[in-house]
Amino acid sequence: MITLKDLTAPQKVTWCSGCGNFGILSSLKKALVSLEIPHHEILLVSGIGCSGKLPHYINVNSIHTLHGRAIPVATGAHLVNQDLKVIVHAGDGDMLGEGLGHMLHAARRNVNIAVFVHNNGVMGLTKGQYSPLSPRGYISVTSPPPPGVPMEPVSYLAMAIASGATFVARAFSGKTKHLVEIMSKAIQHKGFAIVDILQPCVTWNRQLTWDYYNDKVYLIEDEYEPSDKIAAIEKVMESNERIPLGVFFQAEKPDLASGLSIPIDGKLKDHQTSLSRLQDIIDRFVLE
Ligand SMILES: Cc1ncc(C[n+]2csc(CCOP(=O)(O)OP(=O)(O)O)c2C)c(N)n1
Ligand code: SF4
Ligand SMILES: [Mg+2]
Repeated sequence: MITLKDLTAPQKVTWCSGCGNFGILSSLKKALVSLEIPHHEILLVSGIGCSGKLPHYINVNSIHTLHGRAIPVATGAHLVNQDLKVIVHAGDGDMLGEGLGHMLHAARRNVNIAVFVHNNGVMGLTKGQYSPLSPRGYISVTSPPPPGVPMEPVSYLAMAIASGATFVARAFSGKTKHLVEIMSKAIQHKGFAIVDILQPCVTWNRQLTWDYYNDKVYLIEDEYEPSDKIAAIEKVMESNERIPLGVFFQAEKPDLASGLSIPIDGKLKDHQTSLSRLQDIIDRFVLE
């Protein structure tokens, strides 16, 4: 079984000092160790952004793919080898700008992957443009005053619940014990799991700071029951005065792989590919 030492990667970490991504990285490592998943059964898939660099800093199999396209890559990897625990790391710009359509369809399909959204409310890597999660009025290079960002952020957890996601949660990179718990549950969940991880960007986002979150976050009450879709949507859309952390919604439902009619019994990757059959197929599409 893996240890924290096995997960240590040689690459120099280039995140800014004080960035919330550090708490996400250390929590992911702890979650993977505590779940005792064999090393070769873990696959991280990331998009482009400061968040997308996370797989460079942890020694596991990974694919650093295109901005907005981590979910299709993760879906393909999961379908060809269902022994893998496929985990996506993406920024709010990546997942909820160019990637939003993929996220909603993966939720609808209940693809058995865990998606961790690094929510810093800004496009960090590209130097501070506003993102789909920047608050109304947020001032940035692309949203100058007045009025700053002239619209509300995307209510993507509510959209994920409405679309069919079967595990929907929020955590904060400043509360790592809780974050490890939530990440572990998301990774273990069979179906589409998505976690909003509040992550201060100390370089560009001067509004959503460590103090801002420390002041507002609270753990969802013990008596909250995460099986009611409508109650879950109301909970995730609670006012910005207090920000709930925890599991909003959880359900059991057939995942994409178990509902497909093609025989992907286990591992499509082990099926023999006949090159001559492949050539026949290509030939059918070649125009004379
Ligand atoms: C297809 C494509 N579109 C746009 C970009 C430019 N780009 C790279 S990172 C990024 C924004 C990253 O913001 P976010 O996803 O929030 O990640 P963060 O850096 O904040 O972690 C953009 C727009 C790109 N590399 N590829
Ligand atoms: S720019 Fe922001 S998100 Fe990127 S590493 Fe620096 S603090 Fe973190
Ligand atoms: Mg971002």
